[in-house]
Amino acid sequence: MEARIQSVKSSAVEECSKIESLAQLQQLWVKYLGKKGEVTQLLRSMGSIPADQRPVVGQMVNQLKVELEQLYEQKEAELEKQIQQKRLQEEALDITLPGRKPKIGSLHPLTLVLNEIKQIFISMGYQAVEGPEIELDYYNFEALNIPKDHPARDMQDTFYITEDFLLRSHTSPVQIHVMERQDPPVRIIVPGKVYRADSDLTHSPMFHQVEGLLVDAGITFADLKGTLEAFAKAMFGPETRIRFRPSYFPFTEPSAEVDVSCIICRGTGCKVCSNTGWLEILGSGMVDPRVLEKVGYDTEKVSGLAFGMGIERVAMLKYGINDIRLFFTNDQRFLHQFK
Ligand code: 2U9
Repeated sequence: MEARIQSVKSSAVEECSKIESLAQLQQLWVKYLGKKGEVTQLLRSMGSIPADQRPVVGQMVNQLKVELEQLYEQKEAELEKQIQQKRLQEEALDITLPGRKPKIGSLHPLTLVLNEIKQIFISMGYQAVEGPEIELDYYNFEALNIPKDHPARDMQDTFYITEDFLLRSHTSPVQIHVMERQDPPVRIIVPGKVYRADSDLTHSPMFHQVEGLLVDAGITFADLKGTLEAFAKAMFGPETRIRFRPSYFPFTEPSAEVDVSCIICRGTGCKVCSNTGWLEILGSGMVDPRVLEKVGYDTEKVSGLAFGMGIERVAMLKYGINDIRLFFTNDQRFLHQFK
């Protein structure tokens, strides 16, 4: 019996020393200490031992059981430590590595140009106002002196949603809304998205405009000239000159296109200004009295000036951009140049 106990012990110790995983250790437990394990069987066979030897042998088997349990626990602790260390090694972080710099974003070139335009007019006492991009035909056309059969409706191809609703083709409907709820004086600029069925290198079906409106007593064409000259000098530099060319818009009378001396060659002639020395930047005019009458203003007492410009056009000239789609395709290499 003693020999059997010794042999069980030494084979358990031997097998235990070769164990490499918790699963194998569990199997060893079953083999020696489990219900049908070697030690349990030794305890069961105690009956067949002469009574006088039983206390001594019994103690030896119990001793074996305690030793094997300790062996198990030691091995378990050792394996768990190994697993832990392996994990720590595998998941090690080098905290001395320099961090990755987050890329700082930049304002969109159209935002930069719009901010500049806004700032100039705000410093002249104008307020910036925004309004809806979906409009009634009335506010986009009728109220601006463009009735249903008017040829000016063909000047811009418009995106209609229903017969009455459309995507605004200019920001002018916002000025009508403001005048409907406010008496003169009105001094506002209206930036925003506008929509026209037009697409090539310099035209996008969605683009941005800033329009301006000043209505007060005694406003004349001289105010229009002075305002736009001050704007051009603030925007493009103090040596900038402007010139007015007669034009036509249904909502202004008289109307004029406004050219600015070329911001690239300063007027001597270059590729950008097609050797004319001038760039067409703005449309403008005195608000047609019919438009003021429609919102209930007394045209004996007040008159108005108005102007409009495309923000993409100004940004393209300012930054030398030759394809309008660059503004809307979100190419980071393009956008990161404007800081
Ligand atoms: C009201 C009365 C008058 C706004 C004006 C223009 C002239 C003009 C164009 C410039 C380039 C549009 O982006 S563009 O294609 N705009 O030429 N806009 S006067 O006149 C108004 C607006 C509202 C009530």
